[in-house]
Amino acid sequence: MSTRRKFLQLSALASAGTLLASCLPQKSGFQISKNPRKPVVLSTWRFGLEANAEAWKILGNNGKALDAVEQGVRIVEDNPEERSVGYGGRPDRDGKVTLDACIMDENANIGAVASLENIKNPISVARAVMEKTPHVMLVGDGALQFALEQGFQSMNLLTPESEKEWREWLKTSTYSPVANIENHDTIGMIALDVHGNLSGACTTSGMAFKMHGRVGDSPIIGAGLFVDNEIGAATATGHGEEVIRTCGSYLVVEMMRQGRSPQEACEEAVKRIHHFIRKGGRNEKEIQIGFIALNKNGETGAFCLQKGFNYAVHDDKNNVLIDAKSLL
Ligand code: SD4
Repeated sequence: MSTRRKFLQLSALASAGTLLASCLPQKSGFQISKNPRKPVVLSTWRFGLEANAEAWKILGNNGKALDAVEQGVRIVEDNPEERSVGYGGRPDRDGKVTLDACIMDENANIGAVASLENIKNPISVARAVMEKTPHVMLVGDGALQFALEQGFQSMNLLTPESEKEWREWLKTSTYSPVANIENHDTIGMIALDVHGNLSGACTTSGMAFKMHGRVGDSPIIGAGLFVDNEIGAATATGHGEEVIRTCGSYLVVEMMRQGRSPQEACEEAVKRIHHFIRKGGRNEKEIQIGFIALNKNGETGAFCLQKGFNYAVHDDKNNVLIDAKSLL
């Protein structure tokens, strides 16, 4: 081979290498600790305590974060007393309970369902979408059809309590979906397992009395949930429209990549959302957003727009509920 041809081949290889390197995620700023705190799991709101306890049965036995987050949030989906997730969730304005959920693992595999009716555990349908289809999201009738094909049981998700509330709401039918800032809402859960892998899950019935067909942030990867196994994970609760607008959970993870702590990253993201709320002329007092975040070192953080958001953290010592700090 001529020297010139060899030179050209080598330069082509070198530039392909440079191109590849420049496509890889940049880790500027993020430092991996030699002694990460693991396992650890955290989830949104007070019901995060029971969800964490369930997840810990897996994490505490050297299990996988992916299994832990799925099983953890299912506890809340199953509970009809929790009126913002799964069975017993509040319906849309047409009286239909429509569920949204997504899941993401350590290899950036993702699955999601949106506007799913009659299936109690949308998180497990989301996992089936991830593992058994070439797609990442199924919605409405198609999601239901897939769930039934997979053997999920169809049932009426509208409990008498939720129906009563909806009938009461119908008397005025005021369509102003204000996120409830009390202690019940979407469950987002993120976990780091003993193997050092991160996964996350997010599941909700969405805003009460929303328009039929409305989808929030919770089933949207990057908005309601994001996991990057080299950096960390984040999940959101609150007004989905505001979280989608800012790709909220992705933003939190990218901030951590730049070297922010999980706490600082959540604060930055809430400030960005607040800026957009003002810019758009919406009333900041009627909007709640909360983020929780976890990095690869097992450090955690949370922040919200206004007071009232709490989250539960479980490590090898405790399972505790913490009030998140707020911007307003
Ligand atoms: C949604 N983010 O559907 C969900 C609901 C929620 O506080 O978390 N509300 O927009």
